Amino acid sequence: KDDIQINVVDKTDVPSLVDRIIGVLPFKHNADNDHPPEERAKALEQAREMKAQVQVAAPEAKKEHNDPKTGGPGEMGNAVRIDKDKLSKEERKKYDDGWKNNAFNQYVSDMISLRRSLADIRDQECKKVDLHPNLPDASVIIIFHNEARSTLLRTVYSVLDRSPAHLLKEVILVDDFSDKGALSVNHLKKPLDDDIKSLINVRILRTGKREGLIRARLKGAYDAKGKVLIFLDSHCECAEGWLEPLLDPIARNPKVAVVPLIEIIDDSTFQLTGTSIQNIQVGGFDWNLIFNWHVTPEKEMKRRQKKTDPIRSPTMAGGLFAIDREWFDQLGMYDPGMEIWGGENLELSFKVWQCGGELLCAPCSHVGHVFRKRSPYEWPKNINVVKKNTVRLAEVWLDDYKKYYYERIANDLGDFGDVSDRLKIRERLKCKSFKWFLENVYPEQFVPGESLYFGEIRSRGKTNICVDSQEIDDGDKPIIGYPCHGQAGNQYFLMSKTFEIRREDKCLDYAGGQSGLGQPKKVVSFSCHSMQGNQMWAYENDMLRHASGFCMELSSKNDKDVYMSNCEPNNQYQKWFWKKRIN
Ligand code: LR7
Ligand code: MN
Repeated sequence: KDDIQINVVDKTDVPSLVDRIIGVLPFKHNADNDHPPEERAKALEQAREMKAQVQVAAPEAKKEHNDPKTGGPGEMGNAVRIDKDKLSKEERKKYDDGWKNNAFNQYVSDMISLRRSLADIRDQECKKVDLHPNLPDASVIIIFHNEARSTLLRTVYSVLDRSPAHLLKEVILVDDFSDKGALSVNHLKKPLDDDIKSLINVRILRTGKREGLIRARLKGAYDAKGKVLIFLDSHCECAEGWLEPLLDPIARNPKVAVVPLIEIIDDSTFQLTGTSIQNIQVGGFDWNLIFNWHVTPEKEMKRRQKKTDPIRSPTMAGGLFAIDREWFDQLGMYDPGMEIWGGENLELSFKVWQCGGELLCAPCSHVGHVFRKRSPYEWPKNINVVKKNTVRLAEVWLDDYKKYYYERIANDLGDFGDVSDRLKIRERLKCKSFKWFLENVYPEQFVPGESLYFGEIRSRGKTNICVDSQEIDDGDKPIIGYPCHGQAGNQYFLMSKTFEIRREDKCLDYAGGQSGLGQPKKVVSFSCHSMQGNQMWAYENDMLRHASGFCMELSSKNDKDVYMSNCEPNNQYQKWFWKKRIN
């Protein structure tokens, strides 16, 4: 079990940064030896191109570390690099504690001015957009649980410094029961009160117990007076001109939720990198009901007249968005039955679309967010809160499609409480079906019900062994044989209508050549490319035959290695059980 990671079933692990940001791009593949050089070169080239297009470094941000004007570290959104081995013992401890407590480099954040400058990363066209003459004002709600002082206050200052006063009604901080150290010394208690004392229209609310981000945001929302609510995570930086493009679509139609371009603030250097307006990614989801990014569909690019026009997005990441306060209220805000973290973003996304609204991304609004690779705070131990939240949203919004999610959690819904109030909201607002949503808003989505085979792929040679994708966050690994666990997750595969063997957005991929005894060629799980080729399989007579003509075989020696060999119809180690879809 040591060298194998089984994920998905227990989703309290925060989905990785890479998955969320670049999950759809091809450059995650690192099983270099398994693909012929031309193919590798092509994929790399493509990856490089996409990366270059997606991330244009702030043009002014050339000099690292120090800005000539102010001399301050990190000015203009530049990177600050620390050689931790050169730190004194004391400083080194601070450095390590910073990472440990925040899952980002607090040491570096603390070095950077709370009011650091950022390059203007907007497209030139953004400065010429005709804004609605009557923009509504906004309450900015920032919730936090044990956030570092520097990242929290830098978020607040970036809002205050870069928002026109008449459009900013107030900033509401909600402390979700931060609990580090004694109250008198906790930087988020009395010291924070002092920090914000002199700031106009900034106030702080505190929850009486740990509520989680959903109910903490609700607390802020109930208290807000602005016409529009804007939610931010507590480690963000708003760039020049961020606010108006979020308000403009709402001024024109109150039934829209608007998200900014969420820019990466590097968790280690705090460099803020801007996204090119030409390559905006929109939100989707997989059938574990986890948010993911994908390229804006051609059709949507064509629908818009100007590159500054808002882009329709099926879903939102969740942390950063603007919404009309009254409409949010009519929609039933967030589901207060959800705990801690997760699911609320898809719940709101589906609700917005199904109940007659639109979810838009504003290409001229840039807000940085520190993406981290793990969650630094405590999670409840006796309950899988992400699953609870996700089942709640599936029950309310997914209709029959919820079965796809349930298959992925082995139909073990757990105790998800009562959702009848939420269903009443859906009824009252006469919201559309999930089928409508998939057909009209997210037609690109792969629907598992259209697949030919599904579930675990169990060996006939060793009937307690299943194909396991052993996916980990930082790359693709060869598939292996692993004791069947019946928990779906990494052992749940689908054969698509186009003969891919899919696990969510990953496809079993074999780069050809026979393995045999010499150099075993492995099957890896690679981002699906929809071009068949190395991702095309047949399942006949219990055998898994690849387009190359070779068949998948479990090693009879160790029950673990899976390789490709000449097909032998009598070899039990080349036979696999897989379920056929009946409808
Ligand atoms: O118990 C908690 N109480 C809190 O107040 C747990 C968290 N929080 C606060 C926390 O301090 C932070 O300000 O909630 C905020 C979000 O938590 P993070 O930053 O630990 O998580 P995240 O950045 O991974 O969160 C993303 O997914 C969440 C799913 O529930 C929420 O939707 C977050 O708002 C969302 N963040 C973003 O969308 C920013 C862009 C990331 C992406 C993609
Ligand atoms: Mn966050």
